[in-house]
Amino acid sequence: MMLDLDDRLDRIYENILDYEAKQVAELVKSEVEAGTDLKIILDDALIAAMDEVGDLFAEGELFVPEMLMAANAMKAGMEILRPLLSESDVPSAGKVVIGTVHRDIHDIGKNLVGMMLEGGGFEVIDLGVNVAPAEFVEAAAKHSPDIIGMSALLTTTMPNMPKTIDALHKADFKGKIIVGGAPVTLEFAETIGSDSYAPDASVAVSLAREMLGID
Ligand code: B12
Repeated sequence: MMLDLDDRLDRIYENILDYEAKQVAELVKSEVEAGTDLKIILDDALIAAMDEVGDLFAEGELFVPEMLMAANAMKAGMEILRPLLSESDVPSAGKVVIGTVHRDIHDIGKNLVGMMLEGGGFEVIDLGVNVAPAEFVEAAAKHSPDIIGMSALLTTTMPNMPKTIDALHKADFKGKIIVGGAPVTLEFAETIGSDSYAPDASVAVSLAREMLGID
């Protein structure tokens, strides 16, 4: 006997919270084959589970390794949906270009932010690490993102954030800018003219939504 839709979506949700990437991929695949609306799978199973992970992280119930495992499980489901979503008309929450600034190769936090944003329904273009200001500018022109996110983990690479912001402003970038990374503070973000700062990936998703006026 087949479970009803809510129970099947709940199974995907629970498997994300149990970090079962393989199970998530299989369940999402059979849901697609059953003809379930892609947006329902995305919103009610994948994004709902990542919202829960974000809340648990914010409450101190989950830590970075668990959040990464859950994000990986969600990603396994996203990989099934992504090619189908790009063909369909599910609206993306917005487009985000993200990268680690010049001369900095730390990417765990940036990847986590990217995955959580994807889980939150955003289209994410990841420029990788050691991204020079000119590369951010080039990506801004190419992709016209709603938001550009920058990560820095070294006090020596933090000054590359204002350099990148200046270059973006000179190039007339009209979108929003968000910065983060362990040494970055709200105060620093404010002095360099960033629109926003998030201390972790779950706050990054809520701020990205807020900046674009999505509830
Ligand atoms: C792992 C690590 C490495 C790995 C990186 C592997 C990788 N693929 O990323 C390796 C070994 C390569 C490395 C190299 C170096 N590292 Co290192 N590294 C770390 C370590 C231990 C953990 C960083 C991490 O991944 N944390 C976990 C993630 C999840 O947290 P996070 O990055 O802070 O991200 C969260 C938030 O900050 C936020 N966030 C992050 N990015 C963004 C972006 C946006 C837009 C938003 C909104 C939010 C956001 O959300 C994330 C998720 O919640 C830290 C110590 C530490 N505790 O931070 C040192 C640390 C950052 N490294 C340090 C140093 C010195 C180096 C080296 C210079 C060492 C050397 N002498 O070679 C090199 C630098 C190389 C380079 N040019 O970048 C120092 C920096 C000191 C300083 N104040 O500048 C630290 C603090 C260690 C120390 N205590 O000395 N490192």
